[in-house]
Amino acid sequence: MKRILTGLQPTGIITLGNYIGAIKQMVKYQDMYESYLFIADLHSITIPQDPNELSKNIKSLLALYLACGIDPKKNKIFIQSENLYHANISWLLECNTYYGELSRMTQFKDKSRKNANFTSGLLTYPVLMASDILIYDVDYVPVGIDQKQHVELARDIAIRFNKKFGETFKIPEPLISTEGTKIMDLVDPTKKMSKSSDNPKGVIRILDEPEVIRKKIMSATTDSDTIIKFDPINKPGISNLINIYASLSNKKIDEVEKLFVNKKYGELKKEVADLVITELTKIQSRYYELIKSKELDQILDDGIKFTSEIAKKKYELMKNKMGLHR
Ligand code: ATP
Ligand code: LTN
Repeated sequence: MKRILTGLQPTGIITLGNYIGAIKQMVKYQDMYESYLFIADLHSITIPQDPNELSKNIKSLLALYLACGIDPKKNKIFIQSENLYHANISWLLECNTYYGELSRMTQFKDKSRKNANFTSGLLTYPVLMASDILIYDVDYVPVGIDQKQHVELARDIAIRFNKKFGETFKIPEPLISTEGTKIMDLVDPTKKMSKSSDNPKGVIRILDEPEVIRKKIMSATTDSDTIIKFDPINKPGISNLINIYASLSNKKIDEVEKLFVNKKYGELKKEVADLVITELTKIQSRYYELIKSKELDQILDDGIKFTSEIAKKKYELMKNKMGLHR
């Protein structure tokens, strides 16, 4: 069975976009691949985090993964910072990565432009990500298109290391899903729905109350036309609602268009709201059960035990190849 690995940063309550674009995909993949899923807490501190919020978000993200259908029997689930080898291996890889490569990363350029006082962790972020990936000799890395460049860098680092020190890493490939595509902001449907958005009206959070969800969807930006048609360029708001409906009902875009032919925008919004509320209230009731259960610690303990053994072997192998031994 091919192996996959992915991580999500615990930087706030996940959105409908994260659910459709990332978590739902992992739920599907868990039956097709040997799956590794982790909480990328070390990545989240490349941007300043409030310590109390961060520790709450870590636990909450795990409970949300499970509430969304991630099966702990089918996934190795762990917290990145608990596996001490990730940061150690990252250092060995950093010493085989060029400053030029890192400074050319699009995400680094964007984020460092936003805050001139950025840390060196923001620059070396992709090397830690390479470490996460290369430790487990994975075949595929499911990510959004924004992370593809980082997976490509992980490949370059692995190829270089193998050439210099001998066969050590499997060369991974990004796995970019075309389904579920990008869910857009409800207020500004030309930009993606994002955890860190500053307008809460445009973003549906997985734990939003049903009335809040309904209100946000009913007041979503549309257009002055009356036709329900998928056309992201000219009708981004309506297309986004169609996309959400299609993703949650497992229907194709043209099937959804047919369903709403001759119907009013208000009816589409109402049906989308019903669908989102049904899906999210199921997740929420599981979440509130899970967050107080002891099961979470057991899952993390099992995950860290399993993954630490693999990571330790890779670390020893790398150290030996690099001459870091007595
Ligand atoms: P931030 O605002 O902190 O950058 P984010 O909400 O954009 O967070 P990430 O943590 O960068 O999300 O991404 C986690 C995963 O969710 C990635 O695989 C990403 O591609 C996916 N994802 C994020 N937003 C969306 C969206 N609007 N539609 C579909 N997939 C998304
Ligand atoms: N950078 C990713 C999270 C992440 C990741 C990884 C994803 C960290 N390490 C390894 C895949 C594989 C993000 O921000 N979405």
